[in-house]
Amino acid sequence: MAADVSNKESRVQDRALDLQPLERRDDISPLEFRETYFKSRRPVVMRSFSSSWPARSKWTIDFLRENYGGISVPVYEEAFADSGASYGSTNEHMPFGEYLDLIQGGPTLKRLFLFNILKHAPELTGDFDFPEFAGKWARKHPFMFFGGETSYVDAHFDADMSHVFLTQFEGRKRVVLYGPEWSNHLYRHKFTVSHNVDLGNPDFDRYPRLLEAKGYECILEQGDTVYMPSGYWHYVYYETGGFSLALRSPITGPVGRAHMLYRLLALAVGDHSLSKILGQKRWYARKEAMAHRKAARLP
Ligand SMILES: O=C(O)CCC(=O)C(=O)O
Repeated sequence: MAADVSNKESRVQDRALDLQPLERRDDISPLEFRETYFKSRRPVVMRSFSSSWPARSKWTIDFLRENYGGISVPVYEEAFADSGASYGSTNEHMPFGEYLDLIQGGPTLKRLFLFNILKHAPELTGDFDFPEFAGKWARKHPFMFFGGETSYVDAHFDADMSHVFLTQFEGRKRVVLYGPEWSNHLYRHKFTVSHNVDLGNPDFDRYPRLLEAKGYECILEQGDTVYMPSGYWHYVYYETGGFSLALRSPITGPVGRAHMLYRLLALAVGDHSLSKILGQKRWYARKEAMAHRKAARLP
């Protein structure tokens, strides 16, 4: 009997996400990146992507505080996946410098995201280069992401279906990636780009098909850039306070563009209207139930 219990316990403890270390390339030419990774939508961590940027050594928390500490910034506490709250809503604003003190001071869940520093500091444009295929919109919207130690970003993929290049400046974070082919195993909520699973502490009893999904993980440190191809799910955990810059290359071609349009409409029209009609909680529960039914039907 005792043996039976301990076997069961070890089986439970053995369960973990099936993640392999993401390939890391210290030196990769733009040509090799395009041919080997970008064209086949293969994620990779690169150090050379930002090696010529003045920002790489110039952009630190201290530099940002000294020069831009007075800007008022929106600060967010909740991860958005399981809150049922609408993404991007916050009531809290504080001076940028105060927020930077907070994330330097120790653990906090407070995050600042999709922060376009160029709106406040256009003079920083020359400090970094956009990826080769960045379009007009992407060139105007370099987004910065900040978080304190222990803060996290629930897994999602970007609704505009862009390819994302996320470069770390200060601090260290863990990034988990899954390709779009695993969306049903990840229990994606209909019309959305997210789910209710906590990849930082997955509940395999509730989400058993998660065990079959094959993903990647990497640790990003100062100077590292992770290439996240279009449609890739990403979960981010801040092991220390820090920040990064996300640059994007829009999806191209008629099929890609149609997919982007569908995703944006599904989110803005489908998800939001059903949330209004049924009420946020009921619609959330339905999405969750549908995700379970879909996962149960997987071969
Ligand atoms: O690093 C982060 O805080 C989140 C990054 C992210 O979600 C993105 O670049 O789309």
